[in-house]
Amino acid sequence: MSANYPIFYSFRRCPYAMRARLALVMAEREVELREVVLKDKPAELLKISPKGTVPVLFDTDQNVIEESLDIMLWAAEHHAIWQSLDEQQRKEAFILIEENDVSFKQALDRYKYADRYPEHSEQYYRQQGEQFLSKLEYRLNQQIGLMSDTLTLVDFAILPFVRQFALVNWDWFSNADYPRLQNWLNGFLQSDLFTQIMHKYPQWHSGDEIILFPAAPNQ
Ligand SMILES: N[C@@H](CCC(=O)N[C@@H](CS)C(=O)NCC(=O)O)C(=O)O
Repeated sequence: MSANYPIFYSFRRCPYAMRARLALVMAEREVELREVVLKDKPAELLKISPKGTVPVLFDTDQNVIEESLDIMLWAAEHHAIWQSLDEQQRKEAFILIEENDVSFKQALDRYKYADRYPEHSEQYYRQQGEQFLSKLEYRLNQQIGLMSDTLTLVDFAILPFVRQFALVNWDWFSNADYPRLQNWLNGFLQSDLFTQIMHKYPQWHSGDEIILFPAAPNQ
């Protein structure tokens, strides 16, 4: 039997899954959400995507999309958060997201779990991450979002990771010299959009009733 809705395997706190949920909400793409527990991944997920990461999207043509950025583009390629960017901005977008996903993510993991990486101090790893934060601050000094005066897919791809970085030591972050970045992050954390994507869903089990995401406003 073919699915009526694309199936979306998600994990609430995962920044990659968060960015995918942000694109789904912004572009109003409805999917069947299946909340995964990473230590207990469902066989249905591993069957379509043996690499075993979330998020994964299984569309109604049975295509498997197993990279969060590809899910964002699947959801939002015809929506203004992506459509409003011209070719040059899209090139820049991919470069910035790549920097987020590679060097900033590496610094974030080491900063967050500094005791597991004793070669350097927590402060050292934080400074590594700050190279990216400074770049973002510079961009936000020119405009409201990272690419333009509205938030685009690029902001949504990066916000969950900056949130994680800030949460490692909120006192440090909120007192650091990144006023635009603090505004940008706080605006996001206080938004209905954030509340919506952080809604708690129970672990999915085969046979459960379908949960649609984004949920209808009265649900
Ligand atoms: N490049 C992947 C990375 C996804 C990823 O690493 N997700 C983490 C959770 S945040 C995961 O599923 N890890 C597998 C595990 O911990 O078992 C993407 O962009 O979707």
